[in-house]
Amino acid sequence: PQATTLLNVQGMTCASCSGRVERALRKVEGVVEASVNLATHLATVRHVVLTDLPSQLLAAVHKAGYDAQPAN
Ligand code: 9UX
Repeated sequence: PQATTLLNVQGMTCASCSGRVERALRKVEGVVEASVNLATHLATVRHVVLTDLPSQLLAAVHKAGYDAQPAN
């Protein structure tokens, strides 16, 4: 089964920022698709259901240099 996790991502100021965050999220094992809206700061991540995946997503955003909180 799949699920969608929403994150609020802080610290993005240009389209390259949101592109970096998208690429970081897409590299996380189990992620099917990720899109980041620069204007709303919202990341929408579709992924298979795996234990701890939401925390892996947060960690990937942090590692890319941005801050994130769960949004749903
Ligand atoms: Mo744009 Mo983001 O020049 O870290 S890539 S501000």
